[in-house]
Amino acid sequence: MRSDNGTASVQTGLPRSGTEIARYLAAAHLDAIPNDRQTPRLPTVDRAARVAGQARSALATRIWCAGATDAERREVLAGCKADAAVLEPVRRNLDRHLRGPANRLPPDRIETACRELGIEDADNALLSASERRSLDEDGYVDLGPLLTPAQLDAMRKRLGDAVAREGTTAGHEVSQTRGIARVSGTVIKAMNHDGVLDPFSFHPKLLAAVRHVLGTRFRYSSTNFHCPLPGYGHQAIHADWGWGVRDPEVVNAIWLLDDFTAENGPTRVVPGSHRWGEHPAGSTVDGAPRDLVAPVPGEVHLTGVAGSCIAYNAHLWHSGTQNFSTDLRRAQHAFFTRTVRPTQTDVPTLLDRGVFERLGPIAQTVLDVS
Ligand SMILES: O=C(O)CCC(=O)C(=O)O
Repeated sequence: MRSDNGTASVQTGLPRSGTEIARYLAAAHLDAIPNDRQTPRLPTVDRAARVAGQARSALATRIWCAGATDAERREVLAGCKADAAVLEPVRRNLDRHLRGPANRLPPDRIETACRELGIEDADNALLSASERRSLDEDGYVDLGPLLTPAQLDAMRKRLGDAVAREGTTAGHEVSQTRGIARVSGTVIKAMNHDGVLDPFSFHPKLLAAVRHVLGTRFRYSSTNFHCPLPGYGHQAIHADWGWGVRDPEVVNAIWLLDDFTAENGPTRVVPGSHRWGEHPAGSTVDGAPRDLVAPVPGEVHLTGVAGSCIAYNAHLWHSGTQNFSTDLRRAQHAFFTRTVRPTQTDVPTLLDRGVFERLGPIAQTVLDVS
């Protein structure tokens, strides 16, 4: 079956999981899967927008890194003289992060939770020395397969049902991109009424990795399911914080719900880039804003087996890549930040009452709710 725009229906184009893929089309804002899955589909970036974005990210980096504390950063920001067209959006963005501690619970609550999890001490037993070294030096660590096949099956089914149910609205709380099906707030919505998705945010080994990067004062920021459909998925290289920092503010994790292969859109990362103190959007190459879509020298593609969890310092330069396979490439992201910083999603608004009541005190504390 062929449509007018050169796309094949899921029945003819995709032998293995066509029926399942059909449930993802609306959420990815597609009518069909393209026949030419091998043709690169790259995000387009307007040159003027790119130049302006570079100036903003570089200025935010300069202001942020000029202070060691938020009080010092506020002072630098207040005295900053720059072109208003660049400075004003930077000021609005930085103000949001510098307006004072954003946590709802007193910080001793997460410290107690860390003690109960056995991760209070930096030198705890949940992460090996080599896992800590990977996080420090490369900026990411593969924590290995942490989910059983039965858990994986149940999670994939739950997420697939949510994608189909939310349809074109899926992911709207954070972002929507053509060709990528997303669902936001997976762990805290009613879809997780029975705890099937709890490991994504509360697995002790993942929390140990978060603690290693951020210390004991961290909290949940968001949980986003992320699935590039065949032929789609390439993203601009980015970090999950809009400018360069001296000390990390965010950690992310990718739970692999399918094997990540060289072909199906594995995440690309630039090892060591979390230490460069620069966001790719603020960086230049030969004096011009970087082409964010192009490969970055030294980048590697993260492959691995379904059920694995890759935790990363989220200042690491990374992005999704195009899925050239005939199948879904399903992943779940779990994002954390320092307790004092704003979160990517508004937890009290998205949190289902039944989920909240089912969760134990440690999970509630990680969510910064009580
Ligand atoms: O799932 C991936 O491969 C990476 C996605 C990502 O970096 C993002 O959506 O910001």
